[in-house]
Amino acid sequence: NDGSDEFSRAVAAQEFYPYYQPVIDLTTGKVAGCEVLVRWIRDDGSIVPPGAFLPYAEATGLIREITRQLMAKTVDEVAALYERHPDFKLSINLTASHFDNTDIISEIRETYLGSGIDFRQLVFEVTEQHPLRDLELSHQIIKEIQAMGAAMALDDAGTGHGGLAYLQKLGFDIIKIDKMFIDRVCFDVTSETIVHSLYDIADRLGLKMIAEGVDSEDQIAYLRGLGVTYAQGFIFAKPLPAADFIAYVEKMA
Ligand code: G
Ligand code: G
Ligand code: MN
Ligand code: NA
Repeated sequence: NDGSDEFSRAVAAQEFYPYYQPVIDLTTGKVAGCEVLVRWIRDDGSIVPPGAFLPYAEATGLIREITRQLMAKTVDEVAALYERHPDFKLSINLTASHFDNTDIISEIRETYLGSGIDFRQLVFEVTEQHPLRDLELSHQIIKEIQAMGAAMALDDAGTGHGGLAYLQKLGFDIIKIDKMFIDRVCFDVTSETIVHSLYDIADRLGLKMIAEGVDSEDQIAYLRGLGVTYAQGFIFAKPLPAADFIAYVEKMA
């Protein structure tokens, strides 16, 4: 009856829920979609943040089952909203273990085919913080996901080890620039140079850019000036449970 039994029980009991952080189009001020962020909601209502269980979920491979459940819950919770907003994107985080074999392709297809959420509305994020074990296989999987109509985003850009090599080899559609750099724009010339350079790379490669962790008007003004189109951060909204995300969208529309 140790912690690992408790975690397996929680997975079997489907205690993992999607929260939705709005992504804003800085050119219009409107909602462009959201990022799905997992929360473990226990029997007693307490909410466990992902930092507390993701490393274990990844090490044991349980993250794959959790991600399947999360994707299924996004259909239950926001498919109707996404049918009303065909331009909205829904971003889902994948981990390195999703790229060890091709199962994720059929999991995505089976979850979303005919669901009300179109493949063209989906974005799958891959962090550069954890190394992908087989770049050739990863590239095949990414191409198959893109062939369904979904987009691929490089997450936490600038913070990891694989970043530029992943951009070169894996064919991303979107670069998500990490909060670490956004935090320091307007304060620190080094961070501004990094943001500017990543923006240039995205621009020259024809990729979209999303800025993460935006929490001040000065940062919004800086990003607009640079030409960055999309942003998420606490200044707009925290990750929200489905009902609150839907209410946020209706309020902004
Ligand atoms: O929501 P929060 O800011 O606490 O998330 C912390 C970290 O957990 C982030 O780095 C985020 O990328 C990661 N994370 C959140 N949800 C998921 C998920 O469903 N799958 C994976 N692989 N990572 C997630
Ligand atoms: O997948 P990724 O590492 O990009 O996950 C984003 C994480 O950043 C989530 O845990 C989310 O709660 C957090 N986050 C998003 N916007 C902000 C923000 O403006 N400030 C802070 N402190 N955290 C944020
Ligand atoms: Mn992410
Ligand atoms: Na990030």
